[in-house]
Amino acid sequence: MDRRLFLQMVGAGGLAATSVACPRFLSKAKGGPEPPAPFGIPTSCELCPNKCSVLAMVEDGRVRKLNPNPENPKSRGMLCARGNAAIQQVYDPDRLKQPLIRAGARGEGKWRPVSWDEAFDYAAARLRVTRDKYGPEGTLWSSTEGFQEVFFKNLGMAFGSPNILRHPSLCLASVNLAYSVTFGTVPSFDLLNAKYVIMAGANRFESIITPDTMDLIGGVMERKAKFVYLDPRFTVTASKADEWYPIRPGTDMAFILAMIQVIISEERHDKVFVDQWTLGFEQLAEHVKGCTPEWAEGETGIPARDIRRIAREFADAGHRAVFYAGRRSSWYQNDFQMRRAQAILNAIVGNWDREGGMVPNRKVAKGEFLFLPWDDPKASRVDEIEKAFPLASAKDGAYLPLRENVLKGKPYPVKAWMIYKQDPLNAVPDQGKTLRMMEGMDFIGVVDIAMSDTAWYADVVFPESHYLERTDPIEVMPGIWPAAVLRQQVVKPIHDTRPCLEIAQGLAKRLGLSDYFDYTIDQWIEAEAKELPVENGLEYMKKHGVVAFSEPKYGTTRNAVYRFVTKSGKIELFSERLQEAGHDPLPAYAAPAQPPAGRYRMILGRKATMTHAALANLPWLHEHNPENDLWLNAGEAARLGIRTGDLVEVSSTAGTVRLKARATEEIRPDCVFMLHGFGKKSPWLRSVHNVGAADAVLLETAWDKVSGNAAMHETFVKVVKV
Ligand SMILES: Nc1nc2c(c(=O)[nH]1)N[C@H]1C(S)=C(S)[C@@H](COP(=O)(O)OP(=O)(O)OC[C@H]3O[C@@H](n4cnc5c(=O)[nH]c(N)nc54)[C@H](O)[C@@H]3O)O[C@H]1N2
Ligand SMILES: Nc1nc2c(c(=O)[nH]1)N[C@H]1C(S)=C(S)[C@@H](COP(=O)(O)OP(=O)(O)OC[C@H]3O[C@@H](n4cnc5c(=O)[nH]c(N)nc54)[C@H](O)[C@@H]3O)O[C@H]1N2
Ligand code: SF4
Ligand SMILES: [Mo]
Repeated sequence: MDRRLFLQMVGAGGLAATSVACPRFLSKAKGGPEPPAPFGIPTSCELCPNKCSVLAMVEDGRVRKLNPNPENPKSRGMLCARGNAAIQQVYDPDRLKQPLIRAGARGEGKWRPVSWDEAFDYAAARLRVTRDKYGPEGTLWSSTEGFQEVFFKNLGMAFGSPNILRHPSLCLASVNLAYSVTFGTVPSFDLLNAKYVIMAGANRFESIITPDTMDLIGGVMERKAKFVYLDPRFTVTASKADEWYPIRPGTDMAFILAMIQVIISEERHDKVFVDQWTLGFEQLAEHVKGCTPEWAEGETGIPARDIRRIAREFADAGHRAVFYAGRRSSWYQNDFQMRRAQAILNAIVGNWDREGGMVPNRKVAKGEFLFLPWDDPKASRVDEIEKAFPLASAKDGAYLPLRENVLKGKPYPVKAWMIYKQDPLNAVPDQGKTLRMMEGMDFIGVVDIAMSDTAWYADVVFPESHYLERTDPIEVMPGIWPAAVLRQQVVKPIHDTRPCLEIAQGLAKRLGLSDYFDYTIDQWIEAEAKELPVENGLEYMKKHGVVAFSEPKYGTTRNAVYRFVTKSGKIELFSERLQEAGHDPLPAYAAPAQPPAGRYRMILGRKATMTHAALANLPWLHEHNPENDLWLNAGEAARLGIRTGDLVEVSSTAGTVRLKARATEEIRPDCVFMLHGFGKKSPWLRSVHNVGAADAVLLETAWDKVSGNAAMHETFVKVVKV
């Protein structure tokens, strides 16, 4: 496609949809007529966690165009700029094209292209040596979400390692745990029908979450519901809000506790709901007594009269008012407790399971492929998560505590690291430490589609086929509008690449684990499709790419027999579980440390045309994101004699980087911001190699006390003009 046409189609930055967000869906209702066959091969985008439904138009074996698939109520007929650019990723000359074995020193960039047999033989031999010397627990298997991640994880588990490490402890572990502790589940927010929405640093117009981003446009903005946004930066989301408050970083809990204080002291909470469904209201009322808006003004910098007014408006909007949970909650060391405060605020206005409120997720049922089970690992996890964070999800692990232990060789050595669809050198704070961890490994294997920084330091690189070249398991996407989606092959692989399942099978064969991988992807999805709630599930899925419920259901849990999945069966405002684990049973505020004179707090965030540390190398997207710069408040910049475009040196106790400055009023004076995904070490990412700077170099090691989630906004940096 013509580049100009592409840019016109996706717009310049912000949310860019090729189709209008539309709350009417074409999905087949149970027993209803089948929608017309879609135009194009249905599949699911893999360029970010949303997995929007796509219709791929193919001509002469080449993908010509990607269209949004309107049948998916989650993606609401939207395909964002990144989703559109996936077409360019398939034909990207910088893609990995065949398996590689390191030929020089780590990071030197000397590679030997090899056959798949040689890559498998080599990696399996190294994994066996590690197992013989240190046991299977001497291996680490880390990955980020993706439809084929299951096969990678299963290989690690079949190998006998307890050290399966997934991405949540870099992302949403604290928010998920906070809502689970309070409600026994993690709900969704009905933005399509809400009347009053508060978002704290959930940058939905740039950090796209489906359907929330589209519902913010089609629901909140279109219906003129009130939208209040708190963020130390003036983001695109801030520009769309009715009210934006540049809150002092790390003080959101003070704002929330003050809202609770106003609502309770003025008796604006939903008394009937609180009496019937919650536990610990009296203790909560006592707990927030001193948390007046005047007190919160001192903490947050937001005027007391606004906090009081917002609290009143919020409570008066009743169950159509939501304090949205946010997604990346890898912010502060007390992040869990801040999210708990949000959960409690939502609970007392009675928005639980109501239209326009906070709604428990529904799921589309699917079948499971039954495979041979393996033995439980004999050793305990190297991150000691069960001991250190007993409430956290042990199956996902805790990244930063794990790295600390591996570096110390405690409680046992870990000497081989397999990595799937993840770039720890950029995704994990303190790049220097991650590099040291890599240097300590006897073996590193990476499965990726591009030569990421992490792949650049590996011993073997396995190139996975692009999502448009492979068929993946059926994935269930829970929500208010739940869907099950299929990713099916659209074109044949153009290089010597393989899907993760075949990579796992190649290794399994050489590790004596073939019995656990004795199936094909077709058998796997056939078993899954059998229990989909449509006739001829597999055939339907292949034709439409999605099975979904087009109507939400509210109030299914609001009945006399429902028990929340908590110890008391109620919503736990006060949590005995937390108390028993040695944590505050009610969220207690502690003022964040303030940066000393001459230092600034580093805060992070996203842009609509990039995903994490990836994608800036794709030409269409690179044009929107040529380089990152350091957002620095204009007043501070003037004081330091720094002008936009000047080169600055930014340093923390973890490291030092250089990049250009952006002097701007769009950020508070006490913090600085830079976009993620630049300053790449890998020369194979040509457009971003040594361009701008990598924030992971600067971020220090800190984590949330309850969940073990990384705390990525706890670093203070010094900025000087070069
Ligand atoms: N500094 C900083 N760190 C962060 C964050 C931040 O905002 N700033 N965000 C955090 C959050 S919320 C998250 S979720 C994590 C994300 O952390 P990562 O998962 O590491 O994020 P990505 O940068 O998307 O990198 C994923 C890697 O997967 C590769 N990849 C893409 N598609 C495929 C595929 O189909 N198959 C395979 N095998 N590989 C593929 C890409 O080339 C890339 O190398 O980062 C966390 N870390
Ligand atoms: N385009 C795009 N969309 C994405 C992704 C992507 O990489 N690109 N990634 C997806 C993933 S995995 C995730 S987890 C989500 C993340 O989406 P979000 O949860 O929205 O997280 P971030 O975009 O990291 O935004 C954090 C915001 O919080 C602000 N902030 C920093 N400190 C504070 C504070 O103390 N208080 C308040 N109130 N605000 C603060 C920052 O300035 C920033 O704007 O996005 C998803 N969607
Ligand atoms: S939001 Fe964009 S990148 Fe993410 S899955 Fe949807 S289309 Fe793909
Ligand atoms: Mo994330």
